[in-house]
Amino acid sequence: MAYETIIVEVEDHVCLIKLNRPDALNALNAQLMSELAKAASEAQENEKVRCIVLTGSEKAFAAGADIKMMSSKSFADVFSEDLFTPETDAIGRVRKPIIAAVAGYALGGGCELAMMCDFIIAADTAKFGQPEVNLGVMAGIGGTQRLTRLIGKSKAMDMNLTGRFMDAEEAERSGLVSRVVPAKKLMDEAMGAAQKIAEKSLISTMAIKESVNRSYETTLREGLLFERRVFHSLFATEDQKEGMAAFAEKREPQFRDR
Ligand code: CO8
Repeated sequence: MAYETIIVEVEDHVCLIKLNRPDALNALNAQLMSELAKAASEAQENEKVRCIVLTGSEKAFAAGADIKMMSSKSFADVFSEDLFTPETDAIGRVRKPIIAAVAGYALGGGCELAMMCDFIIAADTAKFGQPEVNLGVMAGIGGTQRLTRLIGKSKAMDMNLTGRFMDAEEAERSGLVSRVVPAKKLMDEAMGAAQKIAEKSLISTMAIKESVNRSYETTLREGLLFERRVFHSLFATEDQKEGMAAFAEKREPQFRDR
C-alpha cells in the first residue's frame, strides 16, 4: 500500500518503517498515526516479516504529536474522537518484535511512540523528553505510565514536570534505551539486531514478547506462572526439537515457526 507520511520497506524478513514528515520533524498527525497503524498491522500479517524496525530521520525520531493539529481542539473534540487511541491500540496488538531506532528528538508523543516499541536503540544524538507541560497539557499516550515503569518515579516526575530533555547517555543509564551507538551506526545496529531476532523461531520471539509484556500487567507470582506455562507449551513445537537437536549436533538450527 502507498503511504504519504511513512516509508515502508521489507527486506530479509525485516520490515523497516520510517516516519517521513521532515518539514514537521515527524510530528504525529492523524494521517501519520493512521498510516503507521496500518503498516504495523500489515507487518503482523505479512508472513515474510519476522521483526519490525521503526525509525525517523537523523534530526528527529518524532518531535511529538502535531501541535498545530491539536491547538484549536476542544475537550469535546479530543474526548469524542479519542485522539490516537485506535492507532496506538493497533500498534499494541502487533505480536512480532518491534525495535525503535531513535536519532535526534523523541519528544512528547515521539518519546511515547518509541516506548510502545519493545526496546529502543539510540544514536548518541538522541534526546528524549515529555515537554507537554510547556504547552499547558501533559503526556497522553504513555509518558506518565510507560516512562515511570522504565525509569522510575523520580526521573519520570522530573521529565514530565520540568519538561527537560534527557540525552542518550542518561537514557541508557536510566534504562529507557537498551544501547547507544554513534549516529552513523544507528541503522546498522538496529537492522543487525532485527536480523538476529528474525533468525529465531517466530513462535519463541512472539512468546517472549508476550511474556515480558505480561510482567507489566500482573503480580510476580502470576507472571512467573504465565512464563512457566508458556515455556512448557513451547515443548509442543517442532522448533524446540530442532533448536535442541541443532545444539547437540553442533549446527545452526533451521526454524520453521511450527
Ligand atoms: N508539532 C507540529 N510541528 C512541529 C512540532 C510538533 N510537535 N515540532 C516541530 N514542528 C515543526 C515546527 O513548527 C517547524 O515548522 P515550521 O518550519 O513550519 O515553523 C519545524 O517542525 C522545525 O521545527 P523548529 O524550527 O522548531 O526546529 P528546532 O530545531 O528549532 O527545534 C524542537 C526543534 C526543539 C524539537 C522544537 O521543534 C520543539 O520544541 N518542538 C515541539 C516539541 C513538543 O512540544 N512536543 C510535544 C508535543 S505534544 C505531544 O506530543 C502530546 C502527545 C500526546 C497525544 C495524546 C493524544 C491522546
